[in-house]
Amino acid sequence: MNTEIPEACIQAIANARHIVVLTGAGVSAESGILTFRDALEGLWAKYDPRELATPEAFERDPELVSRWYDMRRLMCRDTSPNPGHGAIADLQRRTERSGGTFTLLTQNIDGLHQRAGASDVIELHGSLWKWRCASCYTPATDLPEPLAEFPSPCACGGFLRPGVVWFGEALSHDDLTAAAAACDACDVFLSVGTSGVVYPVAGLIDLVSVRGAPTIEVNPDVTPQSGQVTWSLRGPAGEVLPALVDSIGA
Ligand code: BV8
Ligand code: ZN
Repeated sequence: MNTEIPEACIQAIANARHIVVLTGAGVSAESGILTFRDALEGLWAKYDPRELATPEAFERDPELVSRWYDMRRLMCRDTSPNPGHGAIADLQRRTERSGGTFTLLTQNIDGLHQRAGASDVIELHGSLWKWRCASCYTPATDLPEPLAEFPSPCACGGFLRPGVVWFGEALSHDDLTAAAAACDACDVFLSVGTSGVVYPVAGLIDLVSVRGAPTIEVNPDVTPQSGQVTWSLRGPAGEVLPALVDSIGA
């Protein structure tokens, strides 16, 4: 691995009792899941994800949007967590074993953190694995893989939609309150694999910086937050995170 991790950064994590980790699509990139901003391949290349991830798109074309999310659901089913997910789960176990708190916030809807062994994951933008009726909100259970119909009907006459937060939709108040409270109290904030442009989640790091608490970014590229963080670890999560966790002895 060619990303140097400063000793002070290692100590900040090693000595932290209250850790917040925020992840984005980049943590799942090494599992083969295209990030939100990657041009989607093949059939989907002509669609802009931000155009499909809206209530208006579902209203306009529930078949297309259901197909897109079901394709992503099955793609995620057929991938596996990568060492970056594993390192985060190891860090959670180490922190909680020593009596500290660990809050894992993710913008991802793929469920890979949970499959890597992380617990109490706060899925701020929902999950591909929780579909519900768009009209009566009844949760859908035992969804076939793939869905049998596009869109899939609900007994009430409505259509099933993925349990994700679309652009223009509010996040869960409880999740956001828990996330903000963790950021207000943490000793260190670790942002992994996110372009940091989607609000209100992108604003969470400010709650930490304003207190002068250390913030760390893990990303091969520069982001709008790179200038504000204490340390930028410029590399892939699947390499940097295991090295970081090995350095502190998890
Ligand atoms: C809301 C779920 C209000 C669905 C998603 C103007 C200014 C400010 C805000 C707004 C504005 N206009 C509109 C808004 C609000 C809007 C917003 O922020 N828009 C942006 C585009 C400007 N926000 C919303 O609409 C939110 N809701 O505001 O509601 C409200 C209040 C009350 C009542 C009603 C309404 C809801 C936003 C949630 C949208 N849903 N996802 C789905 O997935 O299909 S967003 C989606 O994109 C992701 O969830 C994620 O949150 C977001 C960004 O994606 P990232 O995860 O960061 O991924 P990305 O591809 O962008 O970047 C990947 C990164 O990984 C890159 O930096 C790359 O370098 C790095 N990387 C690559 N490989 C690796 C790596 N890193 C590490 N290792 C690697 N190997
Ligand atoms: Zn219904």
